[in-house]
Amino acid sequence: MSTADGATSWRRSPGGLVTALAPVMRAYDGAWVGWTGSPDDAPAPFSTDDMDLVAVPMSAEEIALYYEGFSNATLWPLYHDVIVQPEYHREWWDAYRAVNRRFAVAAASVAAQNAVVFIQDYQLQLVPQLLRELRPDLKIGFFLHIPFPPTELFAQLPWRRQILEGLLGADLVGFQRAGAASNFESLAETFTSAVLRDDALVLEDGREVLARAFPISIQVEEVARLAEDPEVQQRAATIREEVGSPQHILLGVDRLDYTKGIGHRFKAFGELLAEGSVTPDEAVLVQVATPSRERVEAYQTLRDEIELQVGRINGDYGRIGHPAVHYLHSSYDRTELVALLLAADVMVVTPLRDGMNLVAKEYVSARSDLRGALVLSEFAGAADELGDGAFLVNPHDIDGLKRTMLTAMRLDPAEAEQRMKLLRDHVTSHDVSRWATEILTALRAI
Ligand code: ADQ
Repeated sequence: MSTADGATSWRRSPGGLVTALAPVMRAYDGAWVGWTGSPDDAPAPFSTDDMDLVAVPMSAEEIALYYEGFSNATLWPLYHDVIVQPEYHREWWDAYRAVNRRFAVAAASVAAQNAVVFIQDYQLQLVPQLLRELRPDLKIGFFLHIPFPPTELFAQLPWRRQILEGLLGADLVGFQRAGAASNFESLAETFTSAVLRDDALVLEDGREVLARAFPISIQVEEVARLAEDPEVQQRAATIREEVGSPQHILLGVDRLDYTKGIGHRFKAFGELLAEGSVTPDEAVLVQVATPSRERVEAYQTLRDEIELQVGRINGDYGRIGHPAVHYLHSSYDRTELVALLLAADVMVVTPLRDGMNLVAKEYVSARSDLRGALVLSEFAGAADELGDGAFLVNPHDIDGLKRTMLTAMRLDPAEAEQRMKLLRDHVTSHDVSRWATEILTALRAI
């Protein structure tokens, strides 16, 4: 973006991928090949925020077809349990191929001899194969940040074989959960000539591809340091007062996405108020919903639905100066986010499907005071690791969700402490640098 004096400054894009990878890129001193976020933008390679960045340009039309279209209106809903119906358009697929090729060429031109190239996420699934054709000397890793669907869903994709072959160009394909890795293995066996032998997929030319789970995490230290900062703690206390010092602050922090189950959360909270299980003086729900993919139709519809729900709940149960739901449709800096995490008695994470969910791990990292409770959907990847200390829920089961939210609100402090200890034992010993070391070590060992 341009600043007032005409200079250019860079703003990091919101979301889990950048949160997780920025510290890894700083630690490994590599170049990050990516899109700047604006159409036709192709600055020369530059450094910012301790990272070397190489920009790949994209036209406005490609953004519409490749990014908003194939990536976010075909693959995203298909990989998230078809919560929204995926759209299959041949011109979107053509744009996906063209942009993947451009990324492969860019990576091929900056990678040193025998370098490790680590490709991220569903927007670039053809790059491993394309890059291998250009640069057979490279070691190629791929990590999928979102779920990988079972055969019943993936088989819908008209280009299923091409996507699988694209991924099979990698030496190592990493997933968030073990189930995703086995979905990939069985799909590769069904739709390509690969055969699973001794835990590796063996291709026709004899090359082996490993599919494994590497659950991603966050930079725990960064969140913990902010949470210990007296100014942030003061801000948390102020937030509590600003929302009326209720007994229970429930918090949701999500990109405004239909996978995140924000509506299910509101429905449960609204019913608790309607029945009088909690009063608006006792409990408020603060929902941070970061604007996301605003040009994609399903996201526009979602925003309307969510805001209708907020309006209804506040209309029915709010008073002047005291809404029952505090709905914030904007991005926040890390300091304010951590202050919110510290102010929250119950963190409500209810995705219908989520690769991992870093917000759950951020909440745990912030709570060195061993207070607070985490309500976590069993459909988030994080449930595999945090199931012992969190309250797991099926967000489709509204009665179950209501019961669990009430239990979390009424949790006795000793049990809260015990649960938070369990959660923190896991999160603090599994931060993103461990994830990076494990996946990059596995890749180098091939
Ligand atoms: P996301 O779907 O973006 O990530 P998540 O893992 O929760 O979901 O990460 C969101 C990140 O954005 C968190 O670090 C959070 O703090 C931050 N954030 C959210 N709202 C914000 C706001 N208003 N202002 C500033 N920051 C905000 C994808 C997958 C996930 C997977 C990650 C990482 O969908 O399942 O966990 O990648 O692999």
